[in-house]
Amino acid sequence: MLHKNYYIELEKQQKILDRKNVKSDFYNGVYDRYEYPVLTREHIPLTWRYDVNPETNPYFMERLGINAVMNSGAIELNGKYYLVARIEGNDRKSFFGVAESDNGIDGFKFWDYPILLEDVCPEETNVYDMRLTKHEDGYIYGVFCSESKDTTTNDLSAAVAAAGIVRTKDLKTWERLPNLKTLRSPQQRNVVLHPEFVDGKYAFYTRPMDDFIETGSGGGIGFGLCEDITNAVIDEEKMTSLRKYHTITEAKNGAGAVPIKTEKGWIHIAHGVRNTAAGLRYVIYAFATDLHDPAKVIAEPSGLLIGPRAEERVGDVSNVVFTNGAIAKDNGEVYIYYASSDTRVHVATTTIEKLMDYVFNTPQDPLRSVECVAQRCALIQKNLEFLKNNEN
Ligand code: M1P
Repeated sequence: MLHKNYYIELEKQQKILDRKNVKSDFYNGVYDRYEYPVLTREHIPLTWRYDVNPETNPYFMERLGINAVMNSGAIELNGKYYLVARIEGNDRKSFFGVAESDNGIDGFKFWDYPILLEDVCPEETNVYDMRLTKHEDGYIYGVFCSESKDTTTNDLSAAVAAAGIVRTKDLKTWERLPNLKTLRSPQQRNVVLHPEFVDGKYAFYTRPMDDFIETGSGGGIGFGLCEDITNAVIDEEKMTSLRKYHTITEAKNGAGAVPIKTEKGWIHIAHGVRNTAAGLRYVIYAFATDLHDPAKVIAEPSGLLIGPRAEERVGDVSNVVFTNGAIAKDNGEVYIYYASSDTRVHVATTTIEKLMDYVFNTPQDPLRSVECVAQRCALIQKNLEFLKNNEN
């Protein structure tokens, strides 16, 4: 006989798993938001958290609690939608778990076990934020942050971030490859593998950093090529989307979802960070790069694409939205998975056509208030004239 609270908690969870998601009344013409997050800590199976044996757990206590479920890589395989989520235990360590859904909007359910990575890096303390790339070489690659203690200083919280690499064909068996080495950047986070070879080489979007939190001299999102993914080394990193003064990317930025190929260019959905009196504020933005030179930015609409709104603003690390996964379906629909405040995962849905219109036809940031007002006045004037000529 199991503890009565097991059945109560199971039923509560089933309601969440069965809950149909509905579009919210948010409108901006670019994408739709949804009422409910697609993944939360409540989605984590009870077997991951409780000891269900009443003899060893008479009070049915959480033994290994989960604090948050967030930043998820995303992929569509054989008609199903998969998120490889960052799951953070109450012990602050993150790990990965695969959640599966039939429609990508609701019904995400974790597989029986989280992913147990090969223990190839004895100094590695934490892993998080996996990007999943279906590469033209036939593998699915997962590139994630591999974090270790910085033993070169006495600062207890000093850490080193590097890019870990795994590959799989089925999300079940994962082969761990050596971490990416970037010869000119001391640290890396938010590294994304491009889905196609570039000049016959593997291509990575990088985020050079001088230390664990501050990007320092790192000017933005980088790009580098390597010959051999089983021993990935990048010598030169050139810059793509740059950090800019008094914009949403002033403090830092980083690649997010694997870029989406369109007829006019690669569309990137990334994150930008600025500093405020309340701490760092993370938003999601988009830009496009050249089809033949995926490092060359060809369009960068002004400002944010997704900002934290309503309850998204509050969580473990408030005022954050962050993406590391999107699914572009064959029918042109795009599902962008984003986490809010490092606490739960949401979906925003749009289409390739709308994203292209947004990226290529939204004006650029003129970078100065006076020019931004002039830009807005030109829009208002055009609208007022149009309305005058077209109203009844
Ligand atoms: O807490 C917000 C985000 O902070 C980091 O992003 P970045 O490297 O750009 O600072 C990441 O640790 C990310 O996981 C987290 O959501």
